[in-house]
Amino acid sequence: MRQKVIKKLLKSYWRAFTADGKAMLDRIEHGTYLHPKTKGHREWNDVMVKRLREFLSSDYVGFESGDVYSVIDGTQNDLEEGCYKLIDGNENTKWCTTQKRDGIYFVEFQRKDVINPQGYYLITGNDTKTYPKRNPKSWKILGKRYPDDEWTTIAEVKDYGLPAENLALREFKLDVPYRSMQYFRFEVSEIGGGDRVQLSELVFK
Ligand SMILES: [Ca+2]
Repeated sequence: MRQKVIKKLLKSYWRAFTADGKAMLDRIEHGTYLHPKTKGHREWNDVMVKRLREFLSSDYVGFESGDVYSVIDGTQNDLEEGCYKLIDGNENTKWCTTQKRDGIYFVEFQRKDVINPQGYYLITGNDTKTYPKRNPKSWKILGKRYPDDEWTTIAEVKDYGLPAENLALREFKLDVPYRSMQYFRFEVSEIGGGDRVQLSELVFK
């Protein structure tokens, strides 16, 4: 059963290398794991190894994906209000979490196609009127075209007051528009207060 779940995990996290998944898992588990030579493959490997270790050692639940976006990494408490809910195209679902890594709440994701985003909008949570402090206050969006590329900060907002209203939409321009990009990372470094961030949607335009 465990092997079956791990295989499923391998498949979802490393589609291009599915055939090698079992062999690699054997190497990982037997401590003879070798890093692939290219940087892109190493990054994929590192992500997958990390996921496997988390999965093997905790109640790790993985990430959801959809037709347009796949979540690569991020902070979440559970799938019900997990990372994917930020980009699932549905304002009635939200990313809502107390989990941070290195002091940052974040969602890292890949689009199915390449886009040239010029701006984006954010939609607040369904109960932001009751919990306005969960709004992000300072955030960044990073983008890149290929997995091997360095991240480029395409938007940075500091000390912004998103409305204390349910499902409120605010539009923003990107600092670096018109770039072909497929990978994105949304990072929240500061919220209104407390320990929980929430947003219903991040949408590029
Ligand atoms: Ca949503």
